[in-house]
Amino acid sequence: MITMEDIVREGHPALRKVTEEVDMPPSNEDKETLNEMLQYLKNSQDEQVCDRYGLRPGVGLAAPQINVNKRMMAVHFEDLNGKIYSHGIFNPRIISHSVEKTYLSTGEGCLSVDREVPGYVPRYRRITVRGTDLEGNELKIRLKDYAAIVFQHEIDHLHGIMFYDHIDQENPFKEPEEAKPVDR
Ligand code: K2U
Ligand code: NI
Repeated sequence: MITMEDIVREGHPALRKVTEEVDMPPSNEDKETLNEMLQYLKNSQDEQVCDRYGLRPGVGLAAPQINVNKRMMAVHFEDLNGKIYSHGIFNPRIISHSVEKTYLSTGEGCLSVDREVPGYVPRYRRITVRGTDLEGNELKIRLKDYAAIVFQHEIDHLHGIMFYDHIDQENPFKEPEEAKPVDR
């Protein structure tokens, strides 16, 4: 079971590496690891389990955050329209995106960052992601607004990018150009 002790924090080199693609079809070991990442998210959203193990709630988790240099991520959340996203994805990649941007009006956080980093994080408002799911099936998923933000946050981790890399240092709360905010 993954707990907070398994999650590396900023400054750890794993968070700044570009991950290796996962060989397909996925090995049992890789499927097991990705399943544990998805289970962490479910546990972290279960109040009893979360409290019992001192977990930080999360809606996404990328393999570098548990010091695994593999291109795989898990998401588990409900978007603002009540649509549930619960996936383990190997080798996700954004194959197309909108010009229009979005950002979380509350700013972003990260399970690997034990501090508040205020500011808007500009993201694409709509993206299409391709990858392979836990059953080994090709997946192609179109996302927008909050769901697009979560997926971009995780895919960034697979390329050694942290959310605050996107924040305007001179003016952290500058409204990103052509952007519509998401209020979570
Ligand atoms: O990658 C991670 O560190 C997990 C983040 C993902 C995330 C942060 C901000 C915006 C989108 C995705 C954690 O989920 S941060 C904690 C959290 C929990 C519930 C809702 C939003 C953020
Ligand atoms: Ni993060």
